[in-house]
Amino acid sequence: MKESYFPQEIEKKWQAVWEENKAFHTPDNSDKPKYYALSMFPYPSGKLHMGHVRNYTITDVIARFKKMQGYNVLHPIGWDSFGLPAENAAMQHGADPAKWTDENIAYMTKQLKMLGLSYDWEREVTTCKPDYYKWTQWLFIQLFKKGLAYKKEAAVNWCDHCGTVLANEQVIDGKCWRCDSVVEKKYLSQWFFKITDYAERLLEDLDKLKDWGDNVKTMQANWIGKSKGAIFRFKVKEVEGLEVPVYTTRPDTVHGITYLVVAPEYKDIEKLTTPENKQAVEEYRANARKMSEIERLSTERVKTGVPLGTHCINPFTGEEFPLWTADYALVEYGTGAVMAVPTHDTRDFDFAKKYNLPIKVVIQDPKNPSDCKDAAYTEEGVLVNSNEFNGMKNTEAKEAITQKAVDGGFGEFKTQYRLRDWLISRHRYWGAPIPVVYCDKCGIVPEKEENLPVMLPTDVDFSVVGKSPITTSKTFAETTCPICGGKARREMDTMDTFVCSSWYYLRYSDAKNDKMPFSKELVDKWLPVDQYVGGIEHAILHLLYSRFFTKALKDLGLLSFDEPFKNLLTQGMVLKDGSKMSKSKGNTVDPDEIFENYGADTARLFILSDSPPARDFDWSDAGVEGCYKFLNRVWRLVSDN
Ligand code: ANZ
Ligand code: ZN
Repeated sequence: MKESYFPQEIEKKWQAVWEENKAFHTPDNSDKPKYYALSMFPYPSGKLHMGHVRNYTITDVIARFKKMQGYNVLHPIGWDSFGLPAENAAMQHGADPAKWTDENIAYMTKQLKMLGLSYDWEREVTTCKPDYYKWTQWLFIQLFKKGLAYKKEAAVNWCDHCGTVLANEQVIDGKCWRCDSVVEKKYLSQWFFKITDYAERLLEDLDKLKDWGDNVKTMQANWIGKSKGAIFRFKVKEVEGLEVPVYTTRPDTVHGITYLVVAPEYKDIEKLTTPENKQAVEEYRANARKMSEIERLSTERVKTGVPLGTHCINPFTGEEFPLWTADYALVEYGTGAVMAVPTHDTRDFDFAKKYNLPIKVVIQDPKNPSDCKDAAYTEEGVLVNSNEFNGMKNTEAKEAITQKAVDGGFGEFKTQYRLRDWLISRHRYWGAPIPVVYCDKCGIVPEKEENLPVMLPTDVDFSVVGKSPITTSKTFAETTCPICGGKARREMDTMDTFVCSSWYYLRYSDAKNDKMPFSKELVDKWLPVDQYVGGIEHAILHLLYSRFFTKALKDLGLLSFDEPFKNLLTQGMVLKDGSKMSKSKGNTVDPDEIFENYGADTARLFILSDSPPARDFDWSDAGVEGCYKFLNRVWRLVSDN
């Protein structure tokens, strides 16, 4: 044994031995109990950053520990390798996204090996390779056949900077999750996954996830956003046969309605507008279209609106009240129309004040009744001015009033979710092509399974502006219809990369299968993942989508469990000087330099020793130095004896 500690030598030596002996190869057949340790797979951006180092070191330690405890440990790695950066690099430098990606993967693979991670490299998956995206496409077709993938014209989130649509989950506070630009609305025909069919199960099953942090579960629950209330339908006085339905969580306030608001994009708004009001309404709507979601929802902004000129009749009281349009009513939520009760809702109160609309108190605190002249009363109380419901507690009146609407045929009980369907089509090149064709005779037809993968064309021009490079291919669009054999056109959109990452953890169980995405036997053997480790930024996006995929694939009979990740650890961030390491702040530490100067073990030790895995962690050069000295001491202790 050498007298001094030369990590660069000793680490290389053992890494070569591990590689030669396939020390981390995981057999599918073993008498030992299984354990599946998984890190969120990286995007091959070019180089590892310290966040990666922390994530993978934590999982590696768990994997090695479980192995020593006698488990047959699956600890795989792969690449989430479709997506915008490769395409942008191609557009800026004329590089081929495939080549750019391959080079990055090669470099980062070297780094992962240098870090001494105990991966079974034989199970490596790369989402941009045809042997993987073939199965992403195959899964799309199964979802399509089940009615869980569909196409519709919709107002979608548009990021002009990225030149792409975004799923709702990718819009954070009205801004693009990737570049922080303000997101606009656009009307486009797009593909969706029907995640809303699973809203209730996604919510309920959170209870089963005993070893997930409460914060992630709460974030998912809020995102799914279940609320209980009622739908009431109001007849329109001026238009025979037309009704406006509203969704409310406060049926107890129905006798206090003094006006009704529809969203500027409400489908019947033109029928509801009188000729005298037409011009003002048109102008208001044009303005609303130009505004971003973030502006519209801002709580600081004064609420605006215009009257439509028509009226609704309250079926409970016979009272008439005016119809307005205002942009605080959102077209995608509930029915797109709101019954306004200024006395008991703050938003409605501000609006009524501004436009001098009447107010009517219907809930009061019996000990301290308010006339609601200065502010809305939003607490619990007892009903007043509410006919036969007077004197009832408002919490009880909710059900009684809704029941009256049900009996009278003008309403029903309604549970509502905030969750929207997942928009998965992207107008981009570097993604898995959506495997459908359009035939004039047969309509939208999925590609024949034996023709998969629908390959990404390579004869494309990356310098085009304002459209997807895929549209420049001379060979891609034209095809034949899988049903009638006639001429047909291919779908030009590709899938959101979050589709690829929604099932990669399943593929590791059977990474080389070329007959199926995975065999049922192996997927049921290895899954669910026993310990998943990754960033909190995926609390909603990736983790919700993966849970949805697992449930949908279970319903398709492809697997037998309904939650993919038993334990979840969201590791904290790596900070430097108190703020997150980022290129733009110029406070990054390059893992390569640490490996070169101190060796990977120092990096691993330091990143684990300084704070608990879930907490943020402050990088310090003195800390690295300290760990290095410690390892030197350990070395001497062994070599001296
Ligand atoms: C009358 C009412 C009276 C309301 C009251 C609240 C308080 P959550 O809990 O988030 O589900 N609403 C319904 N549809 C809307 C839409 N498309 N755009 C904007 N607001 C909408 O919210 C439900 C409440 O949000 C509903 O209950 C409705 O206002 C409003 F004292 O109805 B409420
Ligand atoms: Zn056809």
